[in-house]
Amino acid sequence: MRVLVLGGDGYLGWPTALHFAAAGHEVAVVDNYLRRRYDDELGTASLVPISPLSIRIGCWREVSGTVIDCFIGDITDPEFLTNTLQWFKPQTIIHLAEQRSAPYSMVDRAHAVHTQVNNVVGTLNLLWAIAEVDSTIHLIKLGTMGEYGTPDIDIEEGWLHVTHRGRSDTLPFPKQPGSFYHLSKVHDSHNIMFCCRAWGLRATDLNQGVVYGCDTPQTQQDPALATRFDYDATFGTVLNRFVVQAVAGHALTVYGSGGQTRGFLNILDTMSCLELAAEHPAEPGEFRVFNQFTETFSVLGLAERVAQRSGVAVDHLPNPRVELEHHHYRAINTGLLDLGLRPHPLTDTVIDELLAAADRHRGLIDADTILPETQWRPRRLASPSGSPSCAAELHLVAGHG
Ligand code: NAD
Ligand code: USQ
Repeated sequence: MRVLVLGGDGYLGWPTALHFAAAGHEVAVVDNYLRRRYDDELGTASLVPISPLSIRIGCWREVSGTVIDCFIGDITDPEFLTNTLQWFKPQTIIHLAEQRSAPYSMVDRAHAVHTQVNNVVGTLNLLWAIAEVDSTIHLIKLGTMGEYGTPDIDIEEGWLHVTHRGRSDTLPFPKQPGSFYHLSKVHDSHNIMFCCRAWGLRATDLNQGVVYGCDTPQTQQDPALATRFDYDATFGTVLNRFVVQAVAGHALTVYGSGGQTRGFLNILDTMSCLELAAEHPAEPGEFRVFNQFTETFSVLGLAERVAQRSGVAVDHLPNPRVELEHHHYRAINTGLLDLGLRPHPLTDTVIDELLAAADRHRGLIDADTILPETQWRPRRLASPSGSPSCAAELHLVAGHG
């Protein structure tokens, strides 16, 4: 297969490119280094040192003898994206190129606008490029379990069979996302579903849960092949954060009571799910949805597991987010299991391995980036003291080329 990985310099995108290359596919990556520029903006860094993309690709060529093609550009630029598709001629596109932090999307108006423009426009450009260049391309799009929110009923896999006033239909499961980031994924899903229906495109929307871990068989072959591992309050996800906090001797930062329950999966299972989706493509015109997680945990339950393995304390911070802390959570995830997924559960051994991986870089932990600063509710503005002026826009410096 010719596989194009959008967001191929990111946490999941880089190991995905390696995974498909190792399986013998022809792989190209697209990225504009936006994630590296967020680090510059926030004063944060991956705990595991990461090499520039060109070094990563060169290292892979040396260890494997195979070439990963690379296209540097912004998928919100339609000309760049269309040219890339015409040049590489992918059969499968795995789209991971989005701003993916919920806290980042809630910083202020400019960050909310940036997130939705980057994500929704990028995906919309991609849909047009696929339709105009080759409508048989299978689009595999990373969505999120957070599209559904936490309804008081079981979460189905994409669709809900409804009987209303004596008539029945199968409709998209209702969405109640909890941040402007999660909302951007809902908007993407609607745009993709429409293009499957209207233009006959084929797409798989993967509503992924929270991912943990950073090692795959390929990233472990050389330090230059490592992928990023974020633990700061903006881009670190909860379990990755907890293991780094434990290594730093920092009390674990449970927001509120910790009853928030989510779907989780090991990064190894992300790789398997993407491979299964690619090997079993959606039919032309089909908008297929899988819920991509393997286990559910409450935040407090995870903290207690990490505390038990590490001896660190658990703290309850005032919750910076607006979210339910006690709620029903049961989500269906049989689609990928039916395709053959064999999950890696979160055993104590896995927690110990995560702790050991973080411990190898303990000297690089910046404790100042651990506590959350972004609040979900905007601050009220002070009364204007002068005449109206232009509000600041988000300017991310170019670089990392
Ligand atoms: P990441 O930020 O590490 O990687 C995303 C990559 O896309 C970055 O390298 C970034 O530079 C690139 N990118 C962003 N916008 C771009 C644009 N306009 N043009 C070109 N490149 C662009 O994120 P990740 O953790 O690897 O997540 C990948 C995808 O998976 C995202 O869509 C995310 O929403 C989804 N997801 C992630 C998780 C998780 O726990 N990490 C869970 C569920 C879903
Ligand atoms: N949380 C804490 N303490 C922390 C960090 C988080 O209690 O130190 C809580 C949050 O309040 C939330 C839960 O843990 O209830 C999950 O937070 P998270 O930051 O790990 O995950 P989230 O913001 O939902 O976003 C992450 C990824 C995103 C992906 C999503 C999958 O950043 O890209 O879409 O997980 S899901 O959660 O299923 O929507």
